[in-house]
Amino acid sequence: MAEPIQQEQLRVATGLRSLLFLWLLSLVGANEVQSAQDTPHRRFEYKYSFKGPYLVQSDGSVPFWSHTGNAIPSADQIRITPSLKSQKGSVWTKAIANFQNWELEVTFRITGRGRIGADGLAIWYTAAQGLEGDVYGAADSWNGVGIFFDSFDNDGKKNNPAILAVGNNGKLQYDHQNDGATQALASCLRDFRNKPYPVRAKITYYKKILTIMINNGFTPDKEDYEFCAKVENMILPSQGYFGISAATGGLADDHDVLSFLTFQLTEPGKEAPPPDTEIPKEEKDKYQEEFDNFQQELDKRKEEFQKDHPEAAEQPVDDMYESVNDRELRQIFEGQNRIHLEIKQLNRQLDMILDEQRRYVTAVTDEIAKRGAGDGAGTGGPGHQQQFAPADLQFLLSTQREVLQQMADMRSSISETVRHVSGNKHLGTGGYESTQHFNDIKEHLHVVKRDIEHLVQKSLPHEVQKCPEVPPFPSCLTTTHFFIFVAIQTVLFLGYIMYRSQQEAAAKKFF
Ligand SMILES: [Ca+2]
Ligand SMILES: [Ca+2]
Repeated sequence: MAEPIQQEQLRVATGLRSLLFLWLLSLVGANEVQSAQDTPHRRFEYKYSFKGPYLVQSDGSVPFWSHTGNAIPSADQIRITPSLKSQKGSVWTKAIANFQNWELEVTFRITGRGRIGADGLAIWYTAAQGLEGDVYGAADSWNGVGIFFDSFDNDGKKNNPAILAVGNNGKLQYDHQNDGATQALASCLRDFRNKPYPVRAKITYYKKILTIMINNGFTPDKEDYEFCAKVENMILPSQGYFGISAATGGLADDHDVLSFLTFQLTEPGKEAPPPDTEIPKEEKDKYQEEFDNFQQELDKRKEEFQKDHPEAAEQPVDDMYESVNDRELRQIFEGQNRIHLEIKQLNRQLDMILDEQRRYVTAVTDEIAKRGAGDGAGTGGPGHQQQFAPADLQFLLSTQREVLQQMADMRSSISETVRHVSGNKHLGTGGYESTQHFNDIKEHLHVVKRDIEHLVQKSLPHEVQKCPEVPPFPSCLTTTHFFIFVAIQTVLFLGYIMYRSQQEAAAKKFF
């Protein structure tokens, strides 16, 4: 019974707590509640976005985007300009967007070898595609807004690199020489060149407010945005193209865009945008064809690989890798094999040396025998020197040389073996253990030796403290004296016995 009551109490408590929370929220202020509910609905718009890793199609184009100038699309990025002098490039959406509110997330890298780079990068929302022009590679007199990442300090006021938002109604000419100082609606100073991680810009146009947030690329954290600039009451064309462009001048940076993601924002309470209409038939066919080609290419490559590597298909993956134990065993085995071979070779060389020695000894003995025979024949001292034929001497010398050579070979072979063994020490611990063992024995022997020495030293003074000498036997004690002494003792003993028996008899009388 207790449990349901407790649960009931818990439910009531939770309900009260949530009521209290709502009441507190209402106290905090209606405005804040409103802003918490104000989070717009956000929908990714794939037709106005690009992103790696399969950014480019086989014909070099980017789906839904057109690129011009020096822009080079590749699999994982679009290089708007390479770091060469006076380059211009831009990328524009093919379709026109009619979003009332939107948000862009653009990831890019601006890199150059110099401390200063040029000219910069621009993100656009304009009524028309600005494919060619002088404003960061795009058309001047635009109708819409450009967010400029201006690397180069044209006016020399030491206020670059800077990020600025510049609006235009299609009539203004951009003031490049003054870095658009009088035309910028908002700006902030940020260094966006040569950063360890890509720089990210989040540009939001919501309820006529344009906000620029920057992730400066110092950390890998993608959400590490900081506020840069804000333009209120910004009126933009109701329909427009998104684009990104860049230019270089005398100085040149690589301007690489890794991704351009567009989201449509819908105010809460308003109807969410209808799902995209079908993409045009020709585009659909084109993508289908692209996909089929890719699939066919993949199958072809697979077949080729299997043809070239028939063993790869049969061999299970597990067998292709050896475990740590297997590798260790294999290494030990190989090491032992090498040692075994070395020992075999040494054996062979020793046999050869022995052979040589035998031949040498035989030759010398023969010579001695000859000399002995010569002496016996009485040919005299000078005579037997002539008995060494030059051929014999030559033979002896060559034999000596051979022996020396063999010894040298053997020496190198032994050192080689020693090297191998020490090299394999870490594999097989046998050698190390036996060395350790010998060392232990050595130590034990030392201890035993020390103990014995100690004992010997201790026993030396003991010998000095000899037992007292037995006094010399008195010379006066003769055999006669001895017998008299024994007789007196016997008499005394008998007397004592008699006295005792009398005493006992006397004692018995009293009972
Ligand atoms: Ca500039
Ligand atoms: Ca400047």
